[in-house]
Amino acid sequence: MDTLYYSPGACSLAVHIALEEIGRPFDTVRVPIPEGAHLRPEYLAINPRARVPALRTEGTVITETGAILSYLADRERTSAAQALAPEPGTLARARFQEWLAWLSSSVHVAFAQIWRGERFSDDASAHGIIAETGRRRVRSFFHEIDAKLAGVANRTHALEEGYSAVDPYLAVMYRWGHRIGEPMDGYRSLERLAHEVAARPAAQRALAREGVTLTT
Ligand SMILES: N[C@@H](CCC(=O)N[C@@H](CS)C(=O)NCC(=O)O)C(=O)O
Repeated sequence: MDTLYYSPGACSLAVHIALEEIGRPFDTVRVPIPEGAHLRPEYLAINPRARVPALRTEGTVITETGAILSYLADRERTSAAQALAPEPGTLARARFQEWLAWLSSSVHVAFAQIWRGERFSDDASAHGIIAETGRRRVRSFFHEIDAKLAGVANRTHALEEGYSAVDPYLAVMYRWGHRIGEPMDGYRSLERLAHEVAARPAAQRALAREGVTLTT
């Protein structure tokens, strides 16, 4: 059985929602980052990079949100899994991968600038400016996301084709926007998407298990 290692409200929530969408039984292990659980030897044995999510599956461990989401969507092409990502080899699938890569390599990293200044400079006096730049980048990314969503015909999904695993990933970023005090009602399309994701039964189960909401 798959085991998801997650920290409440972290990017692992996107994977948690995807696992719930698929509906095949899985275990979860809570690794609360605020308590330093990701730095303990038992978790470093799972992911030496000390990050969540990690998915233990088929006797091995996969890390990186985008890789795990793609794996879950492709492993068995059941209708529930298929709904998470367009068919491999299609242009829609390239668009899906584009979103995942951009969210993890750019949007997530801008939040890390705010929360993890030490990752960007050993000089503590630089952390304030790193965080400020992170905030500016987050705002600019949210504007970009909102404009992208407004350009999608259905307007509540990242992809023209409809719901995909990109949507819960975006909902996580929306939640983080609240956490940094950004007025998220200024990003109407993203807000609508996040609320639609949160209303899905799979997301409700994952949010309840993690003990978080879209805004807390
Ligand atoms: N590139 C990785 C980043 C994973 C990551 O940074 N996860 C955060 C939680 S959202 C984490 O584990 N942080 C631990 C820390 O900052 O020390 C991915 O996309 O999965």
